[in-house]
Amino acid sequence: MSGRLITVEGLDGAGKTTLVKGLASALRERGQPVEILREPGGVVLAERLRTIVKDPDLFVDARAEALLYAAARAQLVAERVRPALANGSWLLLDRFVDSSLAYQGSGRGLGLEEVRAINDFATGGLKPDRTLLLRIDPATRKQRLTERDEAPDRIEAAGHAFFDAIAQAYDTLAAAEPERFYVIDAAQERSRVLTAALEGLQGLSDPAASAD
Ligand code: Z5A
Repeated sequence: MSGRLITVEGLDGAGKTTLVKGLASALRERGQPVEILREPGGVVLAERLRTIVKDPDLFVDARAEALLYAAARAQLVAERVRPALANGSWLLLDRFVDSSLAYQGSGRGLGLEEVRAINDFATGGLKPDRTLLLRIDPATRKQRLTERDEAPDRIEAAGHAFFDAIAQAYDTLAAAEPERFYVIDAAQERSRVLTAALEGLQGLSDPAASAD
């Protein structure tokens, strides 16, 4: 594969979607072919699964939830991610396997290795070249979500302990793979977050920086 897979991770409200859009513009200005996708979603099957996993009226068992995210991911990888990478694009992906490790593995208590195993099967072991982790403090996150003023979906309706566990899991994942993760303070203003993210992508143009 000649493209690059760049994933953006963090709690809801951290600014992932905002950053992905800003990054895409900045990279395109530099002449880099870029595609944007989000999880769960990006292809018809995964968008339908997105509706199911977010539905606040549904009871979804934790194992079923992990498998639904993995199924959506398997379809996205087969239909869009691998073709984009084969095409030489830089793919900016709003969430990927680390979300399942943090939310289902840690937040739901299923275990990191158990969730990693089903995701290795789903993706064929595909790994991001770089992961930008937007780290946000609870107060700033709360303020942003309040300003957004939207009803919480099924996942967002979980309590503080769930999100504390997820934040901690992200820190653990980042510490375990410092060469892949680039951690950014998401409480900074948008332009500073973007600058930090571009710094975090330095070296990716060099083919030696990533195994093809
Ligand atoms: N989930 C899971 O459990 N397991 C998985 O494997 C996967 C996902 C893939 C997907 O929800 C849910 O699925 C998610 C995790 C779970 N649930 N939760 N919680 P989603 O796709 O609907 O949403 P999200 O991924 O959680 O992100 P989000 O809520 O859209 O937030 P965001 O993309 O990180 O933030 P944003 O929309 O860019 O910004 C939020 C607000 O802050 C907005 O008003 C911005 O204008 C503002 N903002 C952004 N950046 C800044 C800065 N720097 N300063 C000030 N204000 C800012």
